[in-house]
Amino acid sequence: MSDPVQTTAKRITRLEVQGARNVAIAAIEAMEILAARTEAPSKKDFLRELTKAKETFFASRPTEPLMRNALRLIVSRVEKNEEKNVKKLAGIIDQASSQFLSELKESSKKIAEIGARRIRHDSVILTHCHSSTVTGLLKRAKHEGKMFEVICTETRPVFQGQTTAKEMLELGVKTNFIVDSAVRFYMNVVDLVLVGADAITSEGNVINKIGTSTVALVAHEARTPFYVVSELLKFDPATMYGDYEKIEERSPHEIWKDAPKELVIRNPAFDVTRRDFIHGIICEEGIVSPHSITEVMHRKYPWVFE
Ligand code: RUB
Repeated sequence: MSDPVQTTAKRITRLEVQGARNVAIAAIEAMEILAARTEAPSKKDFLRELTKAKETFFASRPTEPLMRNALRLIVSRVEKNEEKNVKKLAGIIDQASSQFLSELKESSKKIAEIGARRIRHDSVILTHCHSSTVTGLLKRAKHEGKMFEVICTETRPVFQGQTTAKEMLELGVKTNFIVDSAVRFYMNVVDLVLVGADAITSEGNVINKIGTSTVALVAHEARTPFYVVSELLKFDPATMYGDYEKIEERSPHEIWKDAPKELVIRNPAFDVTRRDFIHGIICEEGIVSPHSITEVMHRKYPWVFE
């Protein structure tokens, strides 16, 4: 039987599972399988197994606070429980995971409902990379009968924009596909920019696919509204206490396979968009200013600060 944690972590690292939400879901589901199959003889051993799995997932992609918040919450349910019976504790993991997944689904639904109201008839929307939260919003708008057009950036180096473009075509939306460097060329015909998030810091800055901050600067210069579409649990509480969000740097081979040996290739997966360039964060609590993110988090998810 394959190890669910190792197999899933490898799939996440290789980008076979892509996007913060899908990464978190895959890790939670693997924890459920781990708990169901556990043969740990004691609570102490079970907790050791869970902690090791958690750390494997944290290392699989370092810029994923949604996954970290989820796994910390789920494992803490066992840590805090008086129960000693391992089978019963495994049941607690199962229950906490299902609850987290259903709340995540509910959040995405609310985000789509709220965000779809911002889509006007005949508008042109620019997206970068592939965010399931952004495409969920666009699907909802389309199902409500809104007519709009999408411009997808290809999103170098691994072309996640192709996934977005295919989803939009399947939806029956007129879809344009451009190279990342053509963003300024088209920005004047764009009504709205929608991007996802991997992480939100305590200062309201947003970390998303490399190139997002350039799109935001270009939108700002052209006075085009730039919105981040994200579940609040992508907030990273460690940034509140001084930590910087770690930016994953990926293999140079993603950029150039047979590059000259002495060439230094840098390949950061994400960049930081300053809050000043973000019109609003479309989240499950409504459209909120990035400046108020910490207050919103304290109100809605106080447990992340524990
Ligand atoms: C994906 C990316 C997405 C966010 C949000 O990067 O930057 O915009 O993860 O996605 P990668 P979602 O392809 O490197 O994972 O809204 O689905 O959580």
